[in-house]
Amino acid sequence: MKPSVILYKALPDSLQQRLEDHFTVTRVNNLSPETVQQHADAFASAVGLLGSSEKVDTALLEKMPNLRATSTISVGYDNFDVEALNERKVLLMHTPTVLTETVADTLMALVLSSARRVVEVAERVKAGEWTKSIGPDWFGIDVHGKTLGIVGMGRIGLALAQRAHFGFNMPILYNARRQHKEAEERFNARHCDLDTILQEADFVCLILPLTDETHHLIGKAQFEKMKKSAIFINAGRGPVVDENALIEALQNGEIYAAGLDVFEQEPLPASSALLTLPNVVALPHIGSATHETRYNMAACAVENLIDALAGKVDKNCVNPQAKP
Ligand code: 8YV
Repeated sequence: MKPSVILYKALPDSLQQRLEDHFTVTRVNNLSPETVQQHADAFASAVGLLGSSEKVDTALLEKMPNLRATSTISVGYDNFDVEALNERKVLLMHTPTVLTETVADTLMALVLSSARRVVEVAERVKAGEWTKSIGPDWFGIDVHGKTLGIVGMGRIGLALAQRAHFGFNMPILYNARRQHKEAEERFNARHCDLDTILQEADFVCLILPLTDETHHLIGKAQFEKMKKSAIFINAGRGPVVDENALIEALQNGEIYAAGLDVFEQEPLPASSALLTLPNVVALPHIGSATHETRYNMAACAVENLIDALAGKVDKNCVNPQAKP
């Protein structure tokens, strides 16, 4: 008999087939207590779990005593209780490399659209407001040659630095726990503390995972340190930023604009003050959302689950120490 796994996200047919070649698959819509209760036997016997964007916590793990590996279709894994997984010797696999270039493209889109006010002026055109040659009230600010501050120099930060350096001739400052030799040698990036980035960068780009240390890393005090002309970009995780402080900074003119792909609450409530501000580009968490990359992420996650359940944890494993 094939081992049982729970799939809680739709997969393209070919990938679902690949999964079914190895496992008996129970497809559920989500991991809510109701769903778990409805499929109690399948959850109880499952050795694997595959999907994305749902909480995997102690309450769920208690219903899955046979679980040995979980595979998320994402690079971020803040929705997993990793300590609880470790205690139960459950492996956690993720998709760190396949989305790098696509997310860097999204970041560059946020940089360009917020600086040049692309969304705002395109909406004006659609509203029929382009009735004469435009004046300074429609102008934006330049991107090329401006200083880019990258907070979190991982794979995505590096891919952003490459675009900014070669494509836009931007000096690059970065903050990361360790110095990043490759970024310094290839893109002339300068390692500095967070305050220096806040004070000197024209674009402050946040690409950080959400952890206890990064929660509300950027708040009132940090926005106050930024230039009035600075543009703030976040494409990591929403709660790394105190969103009320961001709204205040935008409303009070402490910073020029913001380009956001992630929010404290997702989907962003329609009542959010962010949506009333013309100098905010708000995207619906599209960082990795292209057909090609989402396919590649799902394919990677399927292979990760097959590997993990075969005891192979040499790549894409968050907690290899949980291997029995
Ligand atoms: C996905 C992401 O939006 O990989 C991540 O961490 O944030 C995104 O690529 C998300 O996890 C949905 O699959």
